[in-house]
Amino acid sequence: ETTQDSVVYQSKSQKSASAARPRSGLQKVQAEHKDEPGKQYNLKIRWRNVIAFLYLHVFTLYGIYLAFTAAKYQTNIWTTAVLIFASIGVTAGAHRLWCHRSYKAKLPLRILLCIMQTIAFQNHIYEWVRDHRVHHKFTDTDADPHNSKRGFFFCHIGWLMVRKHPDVKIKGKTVDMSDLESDPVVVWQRRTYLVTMPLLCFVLPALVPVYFWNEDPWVSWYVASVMRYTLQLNGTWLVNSAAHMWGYKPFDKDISAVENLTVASLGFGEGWHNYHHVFPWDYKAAELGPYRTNWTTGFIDFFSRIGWAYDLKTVSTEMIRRRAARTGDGSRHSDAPLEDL
Ligand code: ST9
Ligand code: ZN
Ligand code: ZN
Repeated sequence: ETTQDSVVYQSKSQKSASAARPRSGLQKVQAEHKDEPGKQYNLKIRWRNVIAFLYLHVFTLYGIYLAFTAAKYQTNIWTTAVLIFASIGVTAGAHRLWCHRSYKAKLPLRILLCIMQTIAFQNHIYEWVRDHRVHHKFTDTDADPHNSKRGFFFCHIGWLMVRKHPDVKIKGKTVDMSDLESDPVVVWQRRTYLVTMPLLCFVLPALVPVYFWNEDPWVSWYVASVMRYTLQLNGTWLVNSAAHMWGYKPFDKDISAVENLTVASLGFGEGWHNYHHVFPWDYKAAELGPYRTNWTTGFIDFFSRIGWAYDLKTVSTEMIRRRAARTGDGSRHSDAPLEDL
């Protein structure tokens, strides 16, 4: 809001030798518009977030220590379960259902996914989806909230510690959000988020071990709340950072998104990111199904079997093959039919 909590960043090297090659991602962004007064971009740090993320990461190290040395085994099982539950709320809920509309879900499943996504505290569904749709529409430009051209730190966590680039807000307005505005589950979550989120993400996960198996309250807090939350954030953020940097590009070699097995394994099947950027409407968010790290696909398949999920959209093997042949880097594992893999 004011200049008090903001820092205008301009490095020495940029002032003295603006013609010199910009080194950091930020310097590149700034150099692009340095002669257009209306479009110059100053980095404004949001210190509240910096402090919160510092706290979370420092005490996550302590939480990991406690998980190995002091926590009861029930607490570790509980922590893992909450982590999985919350993550699927993000992957199957915010991402594949609400953002990409890759399948439809009946009301009970939408309520369940909304609760799961609230535990994950990655902003309410509406805000999460708006940022992610903008990411897909304007990937790797100033309008991308986590523009990976600005380097690993920025697209991993840094973007959550600074004011957004004006282009995110201006161009972001071109993204249609009316479908979410007419989903009562999403509207209700947005309205009640400041109460439901702290309860579901921090209070309840820490209370359960204390109440049910007499866990030490501080152990419970650091392991089941702080550590669980921070690990899950980092797993998610790897999709924005690592999966835009290191891996193969079998479907489109001209975009930054890659196929990354490590990210897919940590991210419940969300690391097949080259495929996902090319075919964002596929409910699998990958060419292959649940047996290649894609637990999220397994979850949606299960609910499709009991009728709560329906109209699952996917892409034909023939279309994938043709696209890979036309724009891929040649690394698609095989052109054999899926059954043979
Ligand atoms: C978090 C999100 O971590 C992570 C998302 C990751 C996505 C990954 C996707 C990959 C697939 C899924 C993989 C899952 C794997 C899971 C495995 C797990 C093991 N368009 O934002 P504000 C406008 S969150 C259009 O305040 P500032 C709008 O008018 C972590 N317009 O901007 C808005 O007003 P309103 C926890 C937009 O002031 C206004 O601008 N959360 C857009 O620059 C102001 O918006 C935090 O840490 C847009 N895209 O502040 C909170 N954006 O909302 C962090 C904005 O009223 N956030 N507008 O309509 C903040 O504090 C701030 O947003 C800020 C920027 C400081 C970063
Ligand atoms: Zn996506
Ligand atoms: Zn991406």
